[in-house]
Amino acid sequence: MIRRIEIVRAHINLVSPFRTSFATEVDRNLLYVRVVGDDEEGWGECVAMAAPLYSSEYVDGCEEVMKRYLIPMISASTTAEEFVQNSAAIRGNFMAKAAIEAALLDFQLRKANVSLANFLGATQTKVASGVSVGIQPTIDDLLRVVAEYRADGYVRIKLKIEPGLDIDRVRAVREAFGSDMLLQVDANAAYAVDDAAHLAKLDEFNLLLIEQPLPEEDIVGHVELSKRVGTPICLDESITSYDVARGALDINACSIINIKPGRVGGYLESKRIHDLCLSRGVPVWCGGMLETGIGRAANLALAALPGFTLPGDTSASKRYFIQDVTTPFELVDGYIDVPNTVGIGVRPITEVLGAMTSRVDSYTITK
Ligand code: SMG
Ligand code: MG
Repeated sequence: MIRRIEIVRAHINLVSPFRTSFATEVDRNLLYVRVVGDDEEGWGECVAMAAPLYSSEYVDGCEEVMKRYLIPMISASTTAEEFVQNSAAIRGNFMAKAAIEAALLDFQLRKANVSLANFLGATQTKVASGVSVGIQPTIDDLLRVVAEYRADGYVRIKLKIEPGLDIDRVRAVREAFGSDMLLQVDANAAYAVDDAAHLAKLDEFNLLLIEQPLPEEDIVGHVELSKRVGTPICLDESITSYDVARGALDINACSIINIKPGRVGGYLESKRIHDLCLSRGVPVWCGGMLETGIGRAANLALAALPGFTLPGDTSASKRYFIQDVTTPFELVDGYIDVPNTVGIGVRPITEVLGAMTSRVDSYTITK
């Protein structure tokens, strides 16, 4: 029986600023959902950033929609599956929904003594990990940072790009590290269809993919771009649900999909998108939202499914945090172990989370 839901607000600094085409993140404004029962609890992490720049959601807005609309839908016996069904009436707000779904899943799987990985259908016990490299001040900085991540063992490098900090950056990395290194770029929607000829200049660098070159809503623009650029197009921001994924694939807007559970409303929807892509032979990989150990653990479980054939942004805890809220995830020979105990397999370390916490609001479940 679920007795109460807690919203835990906390703060953590990043080890270094992370610059994308839309913002520079220096810290994470965290929101965890904790489902509390009589003798079990479940945890979920909300991936929304502090400001609505990556997508329309932002963390304070997520808290608002949780307390006004989503938490009141939960009764003592609500399952993750029921929550997903009931909350479909609320439009959008995928990151808010996903955090609650994750906490409910962790709660019910712990009670059932099943790991999230097994529940989702994982076929791997460890996953190959890539790292996302923010836009650096200079090419020299970029080469130094990439060299450090290579030394850590990351099997794939993703470069954040934006207009003007793109072709030369990729060329420099290719020249320094060779043509065999798995390399891809992420524009976070910074280009327009008219940039097709410019983006086609990336074709000579044998990239795995170009991630989200155009705005989220411009799925049709990606169809045109896919015809004019040889490098495979991968969608991130645009893919907010199974239906959008199916439509985008049907019209050839992309040939690869980045699955982020927070962006699509949860792990159950993520599995549906994975299954669709697997059935169509479309490669998928697990995206990241600078999650702490709670979200990272659940993402690793998802990334262990058979369709995740490309390395994800599932890097080690120390890529972002000096001290993670859970036991840190570590990279060993380019791989990270998938948690295999019960639920998401980790819990916050009480003292660590306590020191980071600014507020805990508790909502009693009376139904
Ligand atoms: O968790 O390693 C991670 C972050 C990976 O680049 C990353 N995420 O568009 O894919 C993306 C970005 C979104 C977050 S940027 C603040
Ligand atoms: Mg992206």
